[in-house]
Amino acid sequence: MGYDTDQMIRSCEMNTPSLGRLAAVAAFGAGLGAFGAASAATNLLTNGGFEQPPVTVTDYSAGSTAITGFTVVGLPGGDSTVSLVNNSAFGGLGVLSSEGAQFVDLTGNVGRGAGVRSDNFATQAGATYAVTFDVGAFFVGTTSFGNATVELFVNGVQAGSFQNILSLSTAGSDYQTFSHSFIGTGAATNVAFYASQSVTSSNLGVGLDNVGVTMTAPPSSGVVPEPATWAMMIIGFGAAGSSIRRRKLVVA
Ligand SMILES: [Ca+2]
Ligand SMILES: [Ca+2]
Repeated sequence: MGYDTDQMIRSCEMNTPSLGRLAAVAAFGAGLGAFGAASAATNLLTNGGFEQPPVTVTDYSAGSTAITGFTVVGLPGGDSTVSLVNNSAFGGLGVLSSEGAQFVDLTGNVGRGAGVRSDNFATQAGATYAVTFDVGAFFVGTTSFGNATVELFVNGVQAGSFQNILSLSTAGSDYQTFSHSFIGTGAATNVAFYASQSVTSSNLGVGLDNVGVTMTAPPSSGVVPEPATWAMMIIGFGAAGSSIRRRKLVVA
């Protein structure tokens, strides 16, 4: 995040939340986590919440694989440094993750065009997948950092541009969840998220957190039931038939 360090430290000192409030938030989060684990579809991404490695705030440049499950990348002609940010760094100024304790600021220190690309994950050609992610726009202390736009790429091809209009006028983090559906084209897929190079997107803070990819539908054609499935279906049809015959006998 790009701002004056001394001012940040002073503001942090003034605005540090009480420990009691933090504990309440943590307990609430833990409850949600347990619920989510029981009901959520399998996330094909590793570390989509950017909780690893634990940091306070650390910058990583293009080519770095220090963020578990991701490689830092940059669009041609753009910035190529991102920041991994913990709530402990600028939380007192309102800069927080949407999930867990950490998020990625795609603008790094200052700039547009840097991003993170996921490691390849296993996919099936023809299956449908949903990628979901939270885009953060920030009002930091007394300063608006403006709107935040993320460019999504699937296997290196641009798949969409997603803008979160900053809706805050006081210190805080405004996250908007976006979802994009795509069809698998092969056995391996990656997704990448960049700070937009559009001047309508902030060059000071574009948050990314809570990234997930799930399969939402299997391949739509060429699906043949397994032999065991056929056997179950035949047994089922037979049972239905004998049941119908029995009812007819009773009626007669
Ligand atoms: Ca997170
Ligand atoms: Ca918004």
